Amino acid sequence: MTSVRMMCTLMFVLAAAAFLRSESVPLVIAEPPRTRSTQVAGTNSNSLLIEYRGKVKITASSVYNGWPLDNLLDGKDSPAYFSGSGDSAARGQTPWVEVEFPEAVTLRRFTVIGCRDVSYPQGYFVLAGTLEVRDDAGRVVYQATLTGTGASHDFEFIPERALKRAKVIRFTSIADQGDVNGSGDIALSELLAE
Ligand SMILES: [Ca+2]
Repeated sequence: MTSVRMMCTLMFVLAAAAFLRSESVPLVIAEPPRTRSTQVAGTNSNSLLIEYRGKVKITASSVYNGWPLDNLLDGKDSPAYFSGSGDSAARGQTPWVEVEFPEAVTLRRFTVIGCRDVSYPQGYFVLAGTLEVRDDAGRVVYQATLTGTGASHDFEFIPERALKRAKVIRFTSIADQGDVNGSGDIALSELLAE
């Protein structure tokens, strides 16, 4: 009699375990998928700058000799791009970098990675910046100002709606550490566009 009860208990436990296992599958599937509109973390895929590699024009208010603009589009944190001596908001200038696509593109996200240069990691950060996007008719279709976040003062510009005819994207430093370093310049590590 005891062994029958034990068998029954065992069968009940196994059945319950099987039920729970079978239940766990639809529970996972039923979890709502994460949508783009709720994305907070995650990285910029950089799909646009990958697609248009070698076809975008990149310019800036100035360049420090030996720390070229190509460093902003090379997929590496270091070496960074540095502006010319004295070209910083802290020194009364309006330093900017600009990416121009050869045609109108749909822009969903633009990321500015702050200075992660291994040789000069401190004292060159942009602290606040403005992103201005123009369309293929030269009209300003987006403008936003953000404060850099994280240890390297990164900027994530995510328009509420995708910008369907973006062509020229300019990032301007409005507050920086140009008064912290001896050269009076600023540095950025990478630009990403999706
Ligand atoms: Ca880079």
